[in-house]
Amino acid sequence: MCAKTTLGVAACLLVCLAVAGPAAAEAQPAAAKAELPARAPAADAPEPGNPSAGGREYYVSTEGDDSNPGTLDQPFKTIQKGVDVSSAGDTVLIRAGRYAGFRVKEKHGKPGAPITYRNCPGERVIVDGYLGMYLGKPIPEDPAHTGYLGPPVHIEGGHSSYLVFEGFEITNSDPIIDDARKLDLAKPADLEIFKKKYLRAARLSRCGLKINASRSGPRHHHLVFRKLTVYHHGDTGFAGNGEDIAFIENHVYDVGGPRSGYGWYAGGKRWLFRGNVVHDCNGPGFHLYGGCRVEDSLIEGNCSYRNGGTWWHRSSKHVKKNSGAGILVWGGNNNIIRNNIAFGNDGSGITVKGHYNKVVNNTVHGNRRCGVQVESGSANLIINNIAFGQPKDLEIGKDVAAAEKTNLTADPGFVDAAGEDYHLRSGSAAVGAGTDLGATVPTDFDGVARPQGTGYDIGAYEFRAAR
Ligand SMILES: [Ca+2]
Repeated sequence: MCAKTTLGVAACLLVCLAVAGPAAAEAQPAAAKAELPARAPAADAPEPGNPSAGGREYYVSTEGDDSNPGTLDQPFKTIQKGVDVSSAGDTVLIRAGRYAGFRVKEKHGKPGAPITYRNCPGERVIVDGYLGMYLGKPIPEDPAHTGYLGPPVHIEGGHSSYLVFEGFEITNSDPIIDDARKLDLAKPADLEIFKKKYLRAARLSRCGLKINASRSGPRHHHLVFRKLTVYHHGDTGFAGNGEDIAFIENHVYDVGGPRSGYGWYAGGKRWLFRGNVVHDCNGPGFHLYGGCRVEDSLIEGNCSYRNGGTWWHRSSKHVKKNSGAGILVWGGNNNIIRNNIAFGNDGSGITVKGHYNKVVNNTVHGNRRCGVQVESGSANLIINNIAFGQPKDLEIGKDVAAAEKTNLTADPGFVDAAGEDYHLRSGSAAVGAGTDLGATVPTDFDGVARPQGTGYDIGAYEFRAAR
């Protein structure tokens, strides 16, 4: 299934950091060129975790002291201190341990010299909302506490730029929610406790990482979030907006409270979502929203499953059950959505609302409401998708009917659908049956070049005889 992203602790080696980089640069329209205006997405996001030569290294350790110089032998104690002293080209390396959250305000790296905040390679770093917010305030023991604590990682307005966040975990934005998870809401006694002690407080729950919107002035830009593991938040995993922002190989799960709980709730121009895995969120895995639109962005190679409905209070009828899509582009133009896998979500696999979006070579299966859906808009391309096993596999408005071709809604013959392996079997009707989309979809979910064999395949995977 979605085994591409390393789950659990992200053990990042410095050698693996040359990936990613320019976001949607390769997302040039090709076969679709004649049908669509060629507005080339281009995001020159900084190379993640690639400290520029000459940049300083700072260290943070739970056994350090913020009055130290921040060296390996004399490290800082808080991530906040590392953030505060860092400037363009620097790397802040965090030793293993559990840390309070931190905030970033008006921090700027430079092109080719980002500021990087990351775990020491191979070391497990947990940014834990349970330890209090960035000001180090302790969480009151009273579970009904509703004071503002803020998201564990908070990138505040005005704006910041050329920053990399990598290789750590962000959890427990909301200790109230975390405590409530221990209850079995199927038991009347536990449900009573939940209603009395937690329900009101849970409505005030918080995101894991928030990029605050700037209402005026420059927006955040050139931020990279890579190999972060984000879990157990009462509200959304990642929320925010900006421009030229990249999310690469993150893992988001068990997110959501009564009010919200998306994996991502985000929008802006030239975003990259690549190789992320998101599951068991209350709302959609990806909700790329209409408020500030998502445009000229690339959403590729992600796996979004079992979202919608609720994670810790599934059994409670007292909490409204949201429906969640795997990937929801709820207002946005000129995005490419390719090589994604979405299954078992409560809503659709992929829903698009907007214009000039390309939904190509995705595999969606067993989503509860529909497979691939175009809510509204014009000139969207829906090509080479496998949409199989939903009540309605393709739900496409009349205005885009002409741009729909070579999608497969019959059983494609997955290798092991029950085991969530959506590779194609030999003899699958998807093999060789796709449209040649050229540089719009140069590789598959596994990174294998397209086409293999005699022609272009439908779905997120190219069939290879010898795997
Ligand atoms: Ca092929």
